[in-house]
Amino acid sequence: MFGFLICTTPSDEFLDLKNDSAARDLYEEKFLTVVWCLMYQPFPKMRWTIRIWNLLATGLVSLCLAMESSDNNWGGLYPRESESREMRSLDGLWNFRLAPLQDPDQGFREEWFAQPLDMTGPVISMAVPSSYNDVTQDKTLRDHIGWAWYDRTFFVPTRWQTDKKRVVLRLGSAHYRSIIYLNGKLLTSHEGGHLPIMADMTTNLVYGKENRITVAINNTLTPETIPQGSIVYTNYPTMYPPGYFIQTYNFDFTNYAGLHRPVYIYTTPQTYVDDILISTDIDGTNGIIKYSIQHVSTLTGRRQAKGVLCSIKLLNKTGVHVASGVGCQGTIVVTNAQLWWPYLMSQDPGYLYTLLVMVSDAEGNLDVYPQKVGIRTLGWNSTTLTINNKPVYLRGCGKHEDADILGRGVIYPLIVKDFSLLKWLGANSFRTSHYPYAEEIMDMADKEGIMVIDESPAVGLSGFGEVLMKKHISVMKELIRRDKNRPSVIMWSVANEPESKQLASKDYFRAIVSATKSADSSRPVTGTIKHFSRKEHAVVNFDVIMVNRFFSWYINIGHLELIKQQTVKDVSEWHLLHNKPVMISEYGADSLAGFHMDPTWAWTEEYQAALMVQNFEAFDILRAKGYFVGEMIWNFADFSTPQGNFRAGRNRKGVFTRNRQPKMAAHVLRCRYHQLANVTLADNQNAFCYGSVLSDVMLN
Ligand code: BDP
Repeated sequence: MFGFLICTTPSDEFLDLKNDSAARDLYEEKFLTVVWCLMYQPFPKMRWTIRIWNLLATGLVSLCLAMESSDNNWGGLYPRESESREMRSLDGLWNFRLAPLQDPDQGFREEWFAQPLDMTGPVISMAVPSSYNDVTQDKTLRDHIGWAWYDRTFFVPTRWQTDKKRVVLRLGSAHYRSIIYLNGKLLTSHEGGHLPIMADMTTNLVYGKENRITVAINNTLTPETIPQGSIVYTNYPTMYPPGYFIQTYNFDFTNYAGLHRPVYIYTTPQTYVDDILISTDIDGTNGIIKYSIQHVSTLTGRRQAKGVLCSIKLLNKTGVHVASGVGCQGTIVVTNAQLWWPYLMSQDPGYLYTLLVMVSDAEGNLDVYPQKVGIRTLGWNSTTLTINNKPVYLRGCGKHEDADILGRGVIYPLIVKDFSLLKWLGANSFRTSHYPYAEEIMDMADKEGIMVIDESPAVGLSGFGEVLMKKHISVMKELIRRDKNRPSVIMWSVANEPESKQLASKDYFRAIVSATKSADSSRPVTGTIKHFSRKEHAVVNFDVIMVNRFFSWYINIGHLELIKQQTVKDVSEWHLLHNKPVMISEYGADSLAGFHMDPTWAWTEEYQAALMVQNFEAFDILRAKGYFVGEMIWNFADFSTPQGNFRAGRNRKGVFTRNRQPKMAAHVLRCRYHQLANVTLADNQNAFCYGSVLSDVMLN
């Protein structure tokens, strides 16, 4: 809740904290403990100003919670044009203003949504899509916690009214909590920063005239948001100004905020395709597509009762009509089907058909939605993952949606660049660490044949209470509703590095995994673990075990010679204990691009590359054992983190810089991934291709 009050008094350790990592770790552990223990400190200890602040904020949050889930009943289809649907982009420059840190609900009290934002105070231009944090020179904007306000105007043609179009607003995401108004009236609200928000705006629009959309967004994270965070207040008057607070959270990436993804309005007829569920299989050379169409009608009375007809047409990649079906559920057989294969597993990876899904009613309304379909099957057992009945080994990257200036904003040039780099590496997969990525990115993965481990925003969870569980389940359902038809998605990752030493994590994850499986039983469920196998309780619920390991970085830094032994032992134990496939979902080291030392030294490009080579040797031993299903480097590119004395401005574990230029590590990885794929690089004089000699050199 926004009303959380956490009071801490800086201890001696805080004041005298040494710049030494052991002391820092100790301090961080202690500090966080203090934060969590004091979370419910009783009201009498608070300063009045803070008390009022919190009461107001709490009241507001209750209001928000009452409204939440109002947009939860839609199907999840991405806006696409067709003969029955029109789309308008609302991307561009919006008006923008922050609510004051110490008076977060000013905008609600003064009803900033009731008139244009520039009438209630100064505004600046804000780019959409983008995070708002890094686009100006203003530190206040970069570090803001609380509400931020956006608005813009737009027109819709009168034709849409005459033609009785249904008009929908769709925001790709709004981080974290959002309240959306149309022409001064509440339209919808949403909690959760990485999944779409949709609202039917047909009756609230003015046609042929100017409309105004206002979005209030709050980035505050609390113990009951996903991901979690805490607002830490201080009650040490000589150290901090009155009302001073800090946002803390249990992850290392910047908590970017704003309208990160495209905003669209689009039309449908009154009887429309609301959702489609596709499942595919193969039978010899034939492809089987099972479909189920969910339609909705806003027609009323007798007109609605006349019934709705569904039909489908399947087009191949070049637009040739290859199969048809009638009925709202059905199965079609595609003879000599072109299967969806991962990159470097076929000459034509990522093959997509287009399923034209059509619904019509007796009024003559016809809605057509073009749904992409990749025909493939997934399989898994205690040792292996298969795609189209062939074992698959994941060669990939953990990533972030992160770039200079944009923060977490989505732009097409960056999407194209990142996929170009993934393919340059020879990667066949990535994990959407640590939250669901933009649909525009997921579309590209479908198209390029890049497999995706689709992760929820549940990073670093602890506590495992009822409220959190309910929210987590609903996030999983929203994620599956959005991504269920994507051939690229091969696993659901329910969490990254939960505090799963806590016994409560066992039942908690049993519930989360079971809800995930009842929403989609066609994909394995996984999650990443940071603990060692004998001190951990969540993994028992997963189908595939993902382990994050930073040997010779966070443990035994400088001792690269230990990696092989430690990794092999660790991974073997996981399999022995759980009899499930295991993969390494994170390993790596920070390196400062351009920093070199020989012999290797931590933070140099050489050290990062040599650490990888040692890991490769361990992975090869594990692969030979038959249950090791993948390796993902941490991270694809350097990414933004909060300021800290143990990050050199960013997390530098990227094999690419934040500007997507290769470090030595990228060349080493490129060599490895192409070798794993049995592909000889045209420029295979690549000096970075490791062999026993090079690996010895790198260990010196
Ligand atoms: C892992 C986390 C990841 C961090 C990484 C690191 O899963 O989000 O960025 O550590 O510290 O434990 O580099």
